[in-house]
Amino acid sequence: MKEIIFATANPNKIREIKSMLAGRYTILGLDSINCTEDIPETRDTIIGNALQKAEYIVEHYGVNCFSEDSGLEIDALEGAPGVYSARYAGPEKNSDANISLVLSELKGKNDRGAQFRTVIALYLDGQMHTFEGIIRGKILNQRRGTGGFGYDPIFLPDGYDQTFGEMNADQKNLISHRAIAVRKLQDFLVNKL
Ligand code: ITT
Repeated sequence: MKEIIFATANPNKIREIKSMLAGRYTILGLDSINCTEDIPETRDTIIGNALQKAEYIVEHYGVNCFSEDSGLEIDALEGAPGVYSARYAGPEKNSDANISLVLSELKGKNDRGAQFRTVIALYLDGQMHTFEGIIRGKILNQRRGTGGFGYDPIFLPDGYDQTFGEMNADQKNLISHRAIAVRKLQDFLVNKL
């Protein structure tokens, strides 16, 4: 099976994407190329950060790889936390604190519309490609469910009555922003085989 390095330090993302590509590709983590340093993520857009992470691996390790950047974009907060989703409430990347901050910023606001966005940047045989996935939904007034990660307990995807935090992993992985982007990546890779 063909091997591809997934440039992420987030074990939740590895688990989700590994299960989505299972049986077709062997997804290897950064440890397999002995990359232990923090990969810079300093651009101010989600696509910019995705490209930056993949470019870093290509420049320093010269291997085929893909990276992923994602975030929650809330309409009433003009797209915040967006590219800053992981560290919205501070550099500790604490999900519970991030959720509390979102809920307090949205207190009293009627517009609860939001979306998760994922951009995957794939470097394959000398060329860079990007794939995007977006899922629309609403931010609830309080947490529901303990599954998933990050903002999952307060995100209710449109057309469903369970938050991402209430869904089991298989359900979330079928419909999520990451799933949509991964399907595009998968279609592209399958056409290459
Ligand atoms: P990398 O090593 O891949 O950069 P990271 O956790 O720093 O991992 P990002 O910079 O892409 O990831 O930040 C994404 C943040 O957005 C993540 O920490 C969550 O807070 C939130 N997020 C992304 N996808 C999510 C999902 O499926 N469910 C809930 N929250 C999500």
